[in-house]
Amino acid sequence: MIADEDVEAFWRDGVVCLRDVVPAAWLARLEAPLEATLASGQAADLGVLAGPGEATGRFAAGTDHWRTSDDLRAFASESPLPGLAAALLRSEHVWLYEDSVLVKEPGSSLRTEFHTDAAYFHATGAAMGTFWVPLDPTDQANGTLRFVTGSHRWPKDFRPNLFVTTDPIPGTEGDVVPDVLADPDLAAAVVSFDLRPGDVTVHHARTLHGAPANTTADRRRRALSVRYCGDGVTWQPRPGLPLSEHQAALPAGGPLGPPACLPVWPPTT
Ligand SMILES: O=C(O)CCC(=O)C(=O)O
Repeated sequence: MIADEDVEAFWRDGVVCLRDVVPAAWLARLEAPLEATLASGQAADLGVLAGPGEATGRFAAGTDHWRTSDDLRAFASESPLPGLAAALLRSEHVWLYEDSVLVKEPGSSLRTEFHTDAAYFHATGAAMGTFWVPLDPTDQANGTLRFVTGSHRWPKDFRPNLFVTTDPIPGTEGDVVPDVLADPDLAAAVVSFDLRPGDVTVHHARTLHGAPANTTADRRRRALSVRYCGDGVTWQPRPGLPLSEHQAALPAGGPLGPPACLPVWPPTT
């Protein structure tokens, strides 16, 4: 199902690109629920975080759509992704941590600032990774992700920022994310992938990553991120970050499980 070299690349580089792994029928099933998250406001414009008059265009994002959409829950739990996650995370058991709709519309000036997903997770452990699943062809012009290779191995716990600004989230802890593109050594370690629908990138939760603005006039950048945890990950509420109701039920230091995290591997049917 997945080549050993891909698993090795994920652990070595902190990111791997898998080509043509999401069947067209699954991609088609994502379209309507993704638009529904935009229409309902579940995925909301992040422009407000940039400050009045700072941003042009829309970049809408939301989380935990699997809790309300049968199609998005099915995608996260029954598509090829859980099996791929088990292989990449070298785990016998995999839990869905969260999913996230991320739509950068044409002309959106908002960059996704460099961050690690681990900084936002109420979970700790090595086996954590994010699948980024584009529904449109993506490249640097419309905001494909970019990654600092090897950064998942740095002995640093980064502070979460406001995603479209470098301002840290008040009350949180950790190292300040460096200005990646201004540092020639870090900039040289940045990679990105031109993707077509069906391709995904998978990055480790500790890998620094971000995305440029969508500078195109007419190419949407619709994507769904699906974030998984594997063996050895435990629940660890993070200071300064909100806990939603379904997350508050899990005790600190304990194993992952419902209602916060959905078990998705091994498959139950
Ligand atoms: O889609 C984006 O611009 C950012 C996505 C991201 O950072 C993630 O899913 O981890």
